[in-house]
Amino acid sequence: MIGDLFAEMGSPDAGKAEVLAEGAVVLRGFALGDAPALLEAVERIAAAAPFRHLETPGGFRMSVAMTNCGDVGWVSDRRGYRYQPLDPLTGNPWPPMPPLFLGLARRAATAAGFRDFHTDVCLINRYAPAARLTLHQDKDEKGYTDPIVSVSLGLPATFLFGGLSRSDKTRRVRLEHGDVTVWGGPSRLAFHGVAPLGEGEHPATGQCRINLTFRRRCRFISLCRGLGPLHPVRFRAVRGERARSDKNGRGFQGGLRPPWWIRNSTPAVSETRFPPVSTPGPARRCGGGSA
Ligand code: MD3
Ligand code: FE
Repeated sequence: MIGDLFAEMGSPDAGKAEVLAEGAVVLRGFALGDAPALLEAVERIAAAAPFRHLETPGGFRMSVAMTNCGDVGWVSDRRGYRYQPLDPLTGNPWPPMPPLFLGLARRAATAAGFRDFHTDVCLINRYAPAARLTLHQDKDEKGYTDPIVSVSLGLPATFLFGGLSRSDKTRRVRLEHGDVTVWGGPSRLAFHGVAPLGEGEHPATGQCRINLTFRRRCRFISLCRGLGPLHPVRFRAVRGERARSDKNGRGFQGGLRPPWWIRNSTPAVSETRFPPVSTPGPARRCGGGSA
């Protein structure tokens, strides 16, 4: 019966956990049951903080459209990449993280062997056909002891998973609607990207793919929550941490190995099946913000 449901949704391996590398786990179909509510929440978020194509520091327009929710949001412009508490498009704080997001991210991290995951920012990526993400590392967070949890919704994508140097060989991994990936331990700083999205139509999203990445940006929860986005203490805390990471405010540069305390935090994951959850929902379209 459960097999039938998954077969219908197009992810033959749903319910399986696949270990790609130390600390890198794909939970097939883990978010299938939550997908309709997740997409509804994305629409609500995009109504307040529209999807937009950010400019890279080099002056290129990103093909992926982005928005955020949580205490801060990831942005890019001519001045660089960073997290900031206000949406530069609206001047408002980013919409709050829905409780559903927090719960899903934590359950997924736990299923992958990372206990007590706390996330304070969710970057939401929207891919139309041909949109892609070139090989990169996620290094704008503060410290890399926390994993990143990612949820794929809508059209399938080919994810590229490399090593700790840009030139390392990449593996291609198909990510489908409802798949959740967890990237921690030694895989936290791996180079990765997304191949140009293929054409298609998905019942849940229409002609696009939505990806949620849950990250931890602030190290000290008390300084990052509940003080309001403009509280001076909060700014000082954020700046202070930046100053401590390195000159560029980015942490580990250029494919260095992660420190020992990350290398030692290997999650215990087997090929176990996790209990899948229910019900496909109503069809939705890509929307909100610029095409
Ligand atoms: C592997 N997003 O937003 S999610 C990103 O599908 C990003 O939109 C992709 O890369 C997407 O930065 C990939 C999977 C992912 C996220 C973070 C990682 C894989 C990762 C960090 C380290 C290693
Ligand atoms: Fe990334």
